[in-house]
Amino acid sequence: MTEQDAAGELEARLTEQDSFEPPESFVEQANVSDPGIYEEFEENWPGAWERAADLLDWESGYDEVLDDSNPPFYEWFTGGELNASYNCVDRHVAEGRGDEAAIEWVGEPTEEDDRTYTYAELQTEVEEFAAALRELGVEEDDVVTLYMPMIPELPVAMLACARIGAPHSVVFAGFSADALATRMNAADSEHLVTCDGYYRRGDPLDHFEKASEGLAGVEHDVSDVVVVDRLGDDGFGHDLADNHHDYDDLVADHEGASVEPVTRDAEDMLFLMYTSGTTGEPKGVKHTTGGYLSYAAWTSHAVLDIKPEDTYWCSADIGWITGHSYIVYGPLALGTTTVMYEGTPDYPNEDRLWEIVEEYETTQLYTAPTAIRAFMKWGAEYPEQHDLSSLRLLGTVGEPINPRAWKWYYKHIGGEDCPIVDTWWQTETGGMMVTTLPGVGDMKPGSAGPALPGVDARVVDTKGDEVEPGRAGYLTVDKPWPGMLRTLYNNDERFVSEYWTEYSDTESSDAEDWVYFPEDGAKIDDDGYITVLGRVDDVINVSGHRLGTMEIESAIVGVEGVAEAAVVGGDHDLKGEAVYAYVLTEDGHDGDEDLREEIIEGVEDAIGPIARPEAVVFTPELPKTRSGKIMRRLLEDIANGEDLGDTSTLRNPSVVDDIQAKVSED
Ligand code: 6R9
Repeated sequence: MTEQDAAGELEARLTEQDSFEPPESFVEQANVSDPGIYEEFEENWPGAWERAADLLDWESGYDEVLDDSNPPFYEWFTGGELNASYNCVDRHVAEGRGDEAAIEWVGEPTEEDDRTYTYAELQTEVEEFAAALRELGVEEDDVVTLYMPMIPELPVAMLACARIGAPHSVVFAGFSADALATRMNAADSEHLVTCDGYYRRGDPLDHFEKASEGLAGVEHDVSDVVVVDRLGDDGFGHDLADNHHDYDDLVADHEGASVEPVTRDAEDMLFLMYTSGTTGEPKGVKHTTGGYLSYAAWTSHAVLDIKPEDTYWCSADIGWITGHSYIVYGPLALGTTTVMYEGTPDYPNEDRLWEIVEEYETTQLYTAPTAIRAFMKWGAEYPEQHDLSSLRLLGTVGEPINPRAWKWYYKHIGGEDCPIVDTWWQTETGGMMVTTLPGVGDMKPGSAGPALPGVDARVVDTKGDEVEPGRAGYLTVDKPWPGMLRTLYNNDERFVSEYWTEYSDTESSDAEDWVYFPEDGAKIDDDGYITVLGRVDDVINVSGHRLGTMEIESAIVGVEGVAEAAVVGGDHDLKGEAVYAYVLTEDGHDGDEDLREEIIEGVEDAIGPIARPEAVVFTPELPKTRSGKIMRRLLEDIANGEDLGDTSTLRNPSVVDDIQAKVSED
């Protein structure tokens, strides 16, 4: 057989294969390799969750693993006390590992020096900045907003907040000024840490201007703004106001400061993270110190197989939950080296990520299906230019991964030698929920896998009964877990109505009667492997980023000349889903190019470039049911060029032809 034939045969086998065993070499060294772990959690539930808590150092032990006396307001590790900054930093220094790298930071410009923070250096800077925050008047339980891109001062600021018991609220740097203002207002946050700018594809971006614009929209007094000088000579020369402080000056003023980590209750808030939901108002998801941190550490250990000597890389942005749990808290709690990269995967070339993997001898890579689809499109020649043999495990998160992309990742990045974990979870769950354990279970491309040990995920019908294998249904989680959100900030009522009404008996005080509903559709196979199909609410998933259609619609309706708008997700080869906006103008005529531009700008201003509509379709009417509800399903089908089926329930069936004609014109 020629070499080419052999390669062809290999390719064919890979295409057909629908189940993959974890490589033996991986299993032999895996943190978790005993299949008995599922049974252990089942038989000793919730007690087995002590395994997670045991990964942390507690100042005082907890009295109870789970207090479920007031569902759905569950409490975990009650009575326990700890500090997250101590657990992620100090204890590793105390163990004599101060000289080992905690963060390897890679800036976007290739000519710039990378920055390494050892655990000892990280501790010094965290203490100095914590001292500065205190001097600025930040008190325990004050919410500090961090509007920062992927620069090392972001994790430093998070850990400094955690050290003094001030919850942080990180706002993704790509979000707009309006989005910053909305989040600061909602959290009543009086403190902001931001920066002058950062690099994107070779150009310095002015971030400070956006932050300032956002501050103008904050309804209460903001007592202080800390500005990191990221750009140096490339900066925009902004003048700082009286209540603005330069980060480096502050840290220098507190050189050598020592700040004792404050004792936090397990249930005390560690941070807030705003995420999109069904209504226009973002939801302030509250995570706690004990439960969240245990869960982030446990899943990093069991699923990402992180060991202290690893150089682990998650290429997400810290502005999303994935970066919180799996760039900062999980990896640092385990004392490993976590890589942070400022730029995009295709700058200056499409091999940038592989260059970084090779240079740092990265042992794990955790990324999103959207990125993998882009790598596929660019071609295997880019990873082939580099030695990726240091990789031991690959992961994906954020959206469903199609089997073709999974296999490409497996072959071209993992060299058929690394298990892939396809991890389903959400901002609200704090950490991974459904995925294979890489040292235990077989992998099935396209299916995330079984629920993690101790996680009671099911696929049910509208009545809450489990569906037959292979049938589509709704994903539910029937038991609480340590990393779960505790409530929506200042809004217990919305917490219950958003997540706990569909399948719960809300009158009951018995935890058994309460079921968490994540708003995802799913199916399950005979082996209990779950395939997540996507959101069933008005949330669309663009490149793994969660966007609320209502938020986008309200931005569009805010543009002068627009009467009504409906936004749906249409299929997109690279992004998974893309934003389709159907717009009615006030005078009923089609809008011109200027209006189209204003609509696009309106969305970018209100949310950010990630929400930019792929298509704006002017239509004389929106398809509505007789009761006046917009038929979104129909608009989605139109966007996807699908057969529309029965449209007779519409009040205005003829509008469908008009819209279809418009879409195919575009
Ligand atoms: C971690 C994160 C959550 C939504 C979630 C679901 C989708 C995430 C997935 C996945 C299929 C996976 N999602 N992981 N869908 N397979 N492995 O992404 O949090 O930004 O809150 O988004 O993302 O629809 O409900 P978040």
